[in-house]
Amino acid sequence: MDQAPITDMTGSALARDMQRHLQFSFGKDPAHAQVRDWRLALSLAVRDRIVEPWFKATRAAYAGHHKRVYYLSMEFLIGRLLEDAIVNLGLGDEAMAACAEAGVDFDALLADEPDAALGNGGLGRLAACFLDSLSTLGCPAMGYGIRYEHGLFRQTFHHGHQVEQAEAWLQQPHAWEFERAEASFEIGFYGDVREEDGRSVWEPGDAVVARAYDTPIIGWQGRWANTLRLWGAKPTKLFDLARFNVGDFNAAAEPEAQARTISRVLYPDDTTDQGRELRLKQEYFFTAASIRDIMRRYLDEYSDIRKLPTKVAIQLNDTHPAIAGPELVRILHDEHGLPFDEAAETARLTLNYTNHTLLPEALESWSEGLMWHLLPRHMRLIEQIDDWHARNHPRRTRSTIDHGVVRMGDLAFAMANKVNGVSALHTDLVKTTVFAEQHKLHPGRVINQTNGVTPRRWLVACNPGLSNLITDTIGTGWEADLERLSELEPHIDDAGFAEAFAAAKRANKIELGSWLKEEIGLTVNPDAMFDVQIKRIHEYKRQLMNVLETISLWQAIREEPEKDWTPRLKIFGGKAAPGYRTAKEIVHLINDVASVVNVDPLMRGRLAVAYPPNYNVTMAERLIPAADLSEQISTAGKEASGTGNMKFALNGAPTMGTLDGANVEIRDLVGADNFFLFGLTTDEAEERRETPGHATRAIAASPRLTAAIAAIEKGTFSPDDPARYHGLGRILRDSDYFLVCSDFDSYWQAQRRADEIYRDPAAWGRMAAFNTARSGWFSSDRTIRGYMRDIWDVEAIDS
Ligand code: 26V
Repeated sequence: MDQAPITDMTGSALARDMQRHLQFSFGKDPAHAQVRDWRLALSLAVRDRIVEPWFKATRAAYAGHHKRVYYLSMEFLIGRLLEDAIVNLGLGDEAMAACAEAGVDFDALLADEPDAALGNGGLGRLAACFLDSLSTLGCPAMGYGIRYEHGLFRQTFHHGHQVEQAEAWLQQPHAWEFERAEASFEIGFYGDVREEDGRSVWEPGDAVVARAYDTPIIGWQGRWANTLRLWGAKPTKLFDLARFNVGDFNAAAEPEAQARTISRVLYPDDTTDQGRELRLKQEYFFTAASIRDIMRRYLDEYSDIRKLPTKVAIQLNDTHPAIAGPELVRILHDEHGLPFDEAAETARLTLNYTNHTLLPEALESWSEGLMWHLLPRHMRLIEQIDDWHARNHPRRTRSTIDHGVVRMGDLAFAMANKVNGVSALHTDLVKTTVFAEQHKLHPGRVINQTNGVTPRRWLVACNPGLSNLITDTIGTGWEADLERLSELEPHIDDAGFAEAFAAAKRANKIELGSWLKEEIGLTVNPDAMFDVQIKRIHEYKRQLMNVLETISLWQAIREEPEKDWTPRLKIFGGKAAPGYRTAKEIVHLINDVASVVNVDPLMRGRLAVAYPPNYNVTMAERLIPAADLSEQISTAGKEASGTGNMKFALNGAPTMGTLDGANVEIRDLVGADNFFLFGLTTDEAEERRETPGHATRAIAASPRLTAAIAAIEKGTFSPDDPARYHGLGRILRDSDYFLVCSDFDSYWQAQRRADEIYRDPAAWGRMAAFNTARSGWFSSDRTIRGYMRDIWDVEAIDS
């Protein structure tokens, strides 16, 4: 075999390396290789081409003694990696040629990769987009998280209701990671604290080992690569030989099973966080391992521990790693001997906290009892931190520990240099609601960093048709400078551009149509408006309002079947947390409505409902480029930002939305004419909720809503079980906390406005194109630049 350098980016070299890996890394004869074997072989050949820029980046960060960023997140919802790496390295044609030479279908090979679902939704996907941007910008950074053996559950539907199955992405070889047996830390739990020479010493009663697994994250055009380091839990001693020798084989394997439990499974965002010791163990496990790794790296390079904040910036992705505060104080004070106040302030200057939700049920708190039991030294430090905070702020009325619970948001806030919200509206609410007192005590600490999404995955890779049109129109370079999309604006009214823009969308819709046919057996009309709502199922996101509108439309079409209706395909995607009953009922209702509407001959070509199961990153990559309309219909004040909303706008789907989260900024940028606004504002929603009988009144005032609710209540969609949706009916009639009834008519009208405009393809095409041309600001590159400037005080490295 010839010895061309491994970084040879030609197609022939890639083909050669793929063949070589197939044979020598996996021991497969090409004659018998399956799609999976070829996929793994190609992955290693591509990975080889990442290693060099990765080493180069690591060396550059060390050589310049640069300040580094550490992003601590319980979740990284990264999805598939092969196509992303190929796109970032610009190896698309080469990889395709290599596959052709080997006689394998490139697309089938890409589709064979499992979707790494190490996250629940928005928060985890944001972390993944941030990794991409950190590498693209050349910011020296590292992501830290947990290497879950099982990601988010797989969703199937049985007679319309959701069934969860374990997800097992690691049951096949994972091509992208490097196991680092040497990078291991012992992480303790339980035990006692003893005083020794005036210092507190924690003696844990139990321990596990955290072992590092590194995945290189390559940026755009392969110029820089950072590391995602995920921790797996291992036992401190592998095997109890004494027990084995006396024949107790199960007990002998116990330590291994016990330890591995910690990194076994990702928790779905269930409604209660109480009583789940394992979850707290997971949080401490990955946070402590990460902090120790950070300190080891810092002390390799520097000796003065007090200068830590000048070289290290740690970002806490929500409160899940908030135990980083006390852990860092423990290391600085107990282990390095800094006086308590100095240790606390040094830790605070190093840490920053991002808030991602203000929903009361989603704000983390832990019982003091559990904390004393599991982390006795940390609980004592939390008391001391709280006392330190109170001493410095005598006007304070709120403490971190309240009625026997530790509020992690308060802890994270007190121990942060900067606290940020994720959209302009959300940041205002952070300042005026949950954290109002802390904000008054610390003016300037709370800042906004509106979320963003990576255009490499969410436009270049998932929508090649539109991407090619953009490049043909404005040239290359926009992929890492997304505001250049504004250069499309002068072309929007060119007949040629408009036609090509529409053709790109139509091609994506046809492709999605054949996928839906294959996946759920539904035949769709490609001329119908593809109206898409994809996100976790939550009451505040109001999928229920969308289904009610679907029912209403079905009823209206049945009443006037001869009318010229604008055809619609309602597409839903999303999982309900296994313990969230109402969300599961909504899932069931969507499926039940689909099964009635889709067989109604009067609906043919006019209205259909598609709910493909197991929504994940890969499905989003398929649905978003084919969407005509983006449903972002949360109750105002409840969606912190949303990021799907940005992906749709970027791919030329106007938003049907409330003034919530980043919708506000999307509307400001794309223009009010290119956005379907409806619904109450945050203030109006607050007020309405206080108005007695608001739901009853809204229902009485709307014959359409009355009829739609009546239909679900009398079993129109559940003839086998007519009472099935009485619970949902009661929620709507009695409390309607999320104001579905109050917003329904306004939503209906906005939908009919959309129908009207959709009938004029030129007018719709303009709106769609304006959405693409004006969404450049929503690149996560812009977001990360904001974090670098306003929070971390770090510079990008020119390599
Ligand atoms: C968690 C829980 C857990 C208990 C039950 C109710 C509930 C509701 C929501 C959550 C979400 C927790 C954090 C999260 O994922 N927030 C999302 O973060 C995105 C990135 O900033 C943002 O775009 C979404 O608006 C926000 O919901």
